Amino acid sequence: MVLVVQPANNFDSNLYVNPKSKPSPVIIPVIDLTDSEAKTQIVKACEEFGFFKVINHGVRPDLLTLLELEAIKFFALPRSLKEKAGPPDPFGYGSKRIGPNGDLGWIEYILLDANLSSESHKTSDVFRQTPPVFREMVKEYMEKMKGMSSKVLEMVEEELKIEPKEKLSSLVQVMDSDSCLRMNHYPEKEETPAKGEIGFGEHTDPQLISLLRSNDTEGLQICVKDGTWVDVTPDHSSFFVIVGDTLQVMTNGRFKSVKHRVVTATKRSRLSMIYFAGPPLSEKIAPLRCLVPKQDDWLYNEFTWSEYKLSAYKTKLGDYRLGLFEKQ
Ligand code: GA4
Repeated sequence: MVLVVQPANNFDSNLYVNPKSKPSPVIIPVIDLTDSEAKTQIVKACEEFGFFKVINHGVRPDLLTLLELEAIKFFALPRSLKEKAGPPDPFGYGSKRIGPNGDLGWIEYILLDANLSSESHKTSDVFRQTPPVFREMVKEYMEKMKGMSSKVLEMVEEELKIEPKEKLSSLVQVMDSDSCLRMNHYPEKEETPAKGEIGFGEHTDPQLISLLRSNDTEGLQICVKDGTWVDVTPDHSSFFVIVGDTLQVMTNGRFKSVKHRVVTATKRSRLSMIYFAGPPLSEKIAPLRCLVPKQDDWLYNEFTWSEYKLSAYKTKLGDYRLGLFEKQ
């Protein structure tokens, strides 16, 4: 059964399909970044879903179109050329294998260090296969994503009255912030895929926040509070913001790092770009004192981002990574 819900005000309708119960609508918040109410809506969305859609984001549409075109050209290169930029370590070109621990998906991708000045070998190898304009666009795109991620976090700071001495938005702005960009290509299929076939398995993002943009091919799903998977209607002109594990810790669990995945729902290819905004490697991560003054109330032990990352790379995609850092 298909249930259609009219979008109300700044909300988008999505179909909530639960095989065990009757379908009911799930509303994914749509936030206009230029709206005076945006910061209140962002906090609400981070608490309820750990996920929301952003419109009026200020990124010029031609940058999105042109970068997408260049990415398509990269993925259209002969496999032997693409493989010169792989395997990912974690940066570079990868196909089917995700991470070092046996996860597989119907996907090929490039993972790039946001710090292009300290380019890894594999990052340079990606750009060796492509015209210089690709590198220039990636650079501009990453700058824009850095700007958007810090703007969203600044709004969170304002709404939650996070004091300037407690760092949040600055963590993703500084030179040594450990952010990266992933371009995912889910190749087209010859036949209609079996329902629910996995493109990218379920997981949470380890960083603070992620900004996802895709072409108009469906496939992205998020897991809502009752454990149901919800289709996210694609929208190539908007961004989707995903709360990561680090922001969950810093808000002491008030914001949820949302489980998400990509299923191959159609024959058409899907292209997505995700910017993962992370803190500097040496940054100490713990619940913010202005939100949770008494350390006894902290749900997590303090760790550095480097420790968390190291531990994440020992896990499989679907593992619950925060478990090791929870207070007993
Ligand atoms: C999930 C979010 C990002 O895509 C990513 C992924 C990373 C990778 O593909 O190299 C990881 C995964 C992600 C978490 C657990 C480890 C590491 C694959 C994997 C099995 C780039 C990231 O930062 O963490």
